[in-house]
Amino acid sequence: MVLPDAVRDAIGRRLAAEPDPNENIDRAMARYHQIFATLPIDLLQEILDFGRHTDTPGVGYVQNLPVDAALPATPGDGGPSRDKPTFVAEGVLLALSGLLGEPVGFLTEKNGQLVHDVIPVPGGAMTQTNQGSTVFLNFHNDIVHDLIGRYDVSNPDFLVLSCLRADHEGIAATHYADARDIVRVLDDRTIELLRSPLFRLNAPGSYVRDVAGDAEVLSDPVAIISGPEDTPEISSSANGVRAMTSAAQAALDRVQSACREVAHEVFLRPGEALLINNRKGLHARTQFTARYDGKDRWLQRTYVRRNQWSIRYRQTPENRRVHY
Ligand SMILES: O=C(O)CCC(=O)C(=O)O
Ligand SMILES: [Fe+2]
Repeated sequence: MVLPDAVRDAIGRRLAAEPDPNENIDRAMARYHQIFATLPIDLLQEILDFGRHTDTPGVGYVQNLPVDAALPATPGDGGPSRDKPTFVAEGVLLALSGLLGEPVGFLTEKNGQLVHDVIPVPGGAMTQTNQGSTVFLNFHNDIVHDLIGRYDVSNPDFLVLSCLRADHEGIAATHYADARDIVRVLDDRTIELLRSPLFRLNAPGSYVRDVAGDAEVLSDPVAIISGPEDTPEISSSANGVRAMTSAAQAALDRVQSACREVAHEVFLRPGEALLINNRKGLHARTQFTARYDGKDRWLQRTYVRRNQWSIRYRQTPENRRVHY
């Protein structure tokens, strides 16, 4: 999906005039809606169809989006940036999110912010989190810790990743493996195991680090793959899955190799965004070298729900988009 230059420039001019969206997020979302309604109709429908239909692709690649005229240094502490003069990137990210659903936050992920900064952080370089760099971030979907014992229910339906700055060498790639393709390359016995509640997901790295004192916090036993054969849902945590039998462990290993076999690969560049369906497939990130010099890779990310009603049990009183 590529914006024509004239559309990119017109949208960019309008976004550059908008204030920080966090000042009044619902008004900002309405304004972004108005601005992105001017996309060419085929492109607009393709993005809307991506969000609303079960049989559409699990990943969408949007190119030639507007960018900020001046971009400050990549925040050394993992963000957020405090000296960004314009909010074009935020506008692009939130506008795309608004075409899929509503951006939501979780207190244990980036302090409940709606716009997440995905930036390499020195202490996190080796971790299976979005702060990592020197290790391959395994195929996973983004889950959230939940006292109900399931981490794959109140989690986002979609992620939007938007690139502000690529890594120095331009080698960091985001991968996406669609569950429909994954099951195609797995044998029946493996799929049967993956469809059985033989797996306990570890809570996200941020939760384990900030809340649980680095101790594992495992979910109830769940299946990795669920739902109809032609529209499977898949869930696997980056921060470790405990298989309850050795056969289940072997099936889990096969998922990772199947993902590598079928994955699409994207090297995100400034002005490009990935729409990721967080239920139709798993994503990963290849390794790269961070320098912590203000010029490191910088993505912005949203967590998007099509509907907030079913997660209202964890809504915070201060902000109706932010959840425990
Ligand atoms: O850095 C990337 O390309 C993806 C990182 C990731 O998995 C995420 O932000 O959820
Ligand atoms: Fe992720």
